[in-house]
Amino acid sequence: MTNASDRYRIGELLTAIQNTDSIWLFPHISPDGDTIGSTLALKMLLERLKKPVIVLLDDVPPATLSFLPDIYCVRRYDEESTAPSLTENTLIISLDVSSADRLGRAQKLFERVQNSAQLDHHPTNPGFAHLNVIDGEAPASAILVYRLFEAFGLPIRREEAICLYTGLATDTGNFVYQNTNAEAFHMMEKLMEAGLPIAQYARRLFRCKEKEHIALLGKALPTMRYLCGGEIAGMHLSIKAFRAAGATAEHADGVVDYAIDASGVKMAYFARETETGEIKCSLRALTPYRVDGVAERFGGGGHQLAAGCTLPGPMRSAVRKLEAALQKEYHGGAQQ
Ligand SMILES: [Mn+2]
Repeated sequence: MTNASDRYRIGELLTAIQNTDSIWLFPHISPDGDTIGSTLALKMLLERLKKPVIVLLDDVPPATLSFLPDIYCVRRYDEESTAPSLTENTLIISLDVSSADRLGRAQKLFERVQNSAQLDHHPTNPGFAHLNVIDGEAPASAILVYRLFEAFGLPIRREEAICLYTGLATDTGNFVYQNTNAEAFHMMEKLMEAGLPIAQYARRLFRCKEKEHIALLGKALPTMRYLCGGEIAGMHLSIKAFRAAGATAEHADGVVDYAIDASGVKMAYFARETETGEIKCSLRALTPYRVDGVAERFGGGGHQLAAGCTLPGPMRSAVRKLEAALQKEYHGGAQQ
């Protein structure tokens, strides 16, 4: 059985860090700004404590985070080449990893070793490490790393501030999501005092778009369709459109926002054809509407307000099925 204190053992983590002579840090696969920002900030903290530390990931950081200080320190995890350097005293720590399978191939390492810890803020985290520091109320894992700086009495420096800001700003949607709280702004006060160049980094994180993304958007917007009196909106893109824009799947991130952000829209989708001819769909909703059930009906999943699923092609039939399911959910939701 676990209780709240078993899930938040920050005092024991401080001791474990002090007592170890080598630390390996693990962000999650399909990495985002919070997992990478938190990991790099913790790496910097540990270096100030003179602890040998490496960062390992069974994936590669997205190009959009290449501006982060020390991003080049993130090494590709590879069992054969890293395992020999693991000692009995090595402490392994995951950051922002909501479940062990989000470690990729490093999951096996966490199952095997005795000294594992984690910092995370997902309420659904099962507590897979030996030493868990999980706060489901925290808006980002970066906040937990910030609490470690406070606990060690280390004033935050500029590079650390950039990493912590990236984590917090990413997970709060630039301080507009529901999870944005007072502690987020307490931490921001410290980051600003540390010399965080906020305008420069806010621009990189939230305003700069790749030209391929703009080109895709130009092809997606003319496909916008409204249903149910303008309360459902959707867009789609064929693989041909991706090729013409010179774009890949990662350039499509954020396209769905233009559908859900249209005034009056309550539910939205963006459907894109993949190289293999399947149709990947991103779904969004505004409270009290929800799209998780629609995603699940097609074998996908996600959250109430943001979910995804994959349908067989061609596009025309996939869109027809998806729109029918969204309309059904819309009418069901309206009755409540
Ligand atoms: Mn996070």
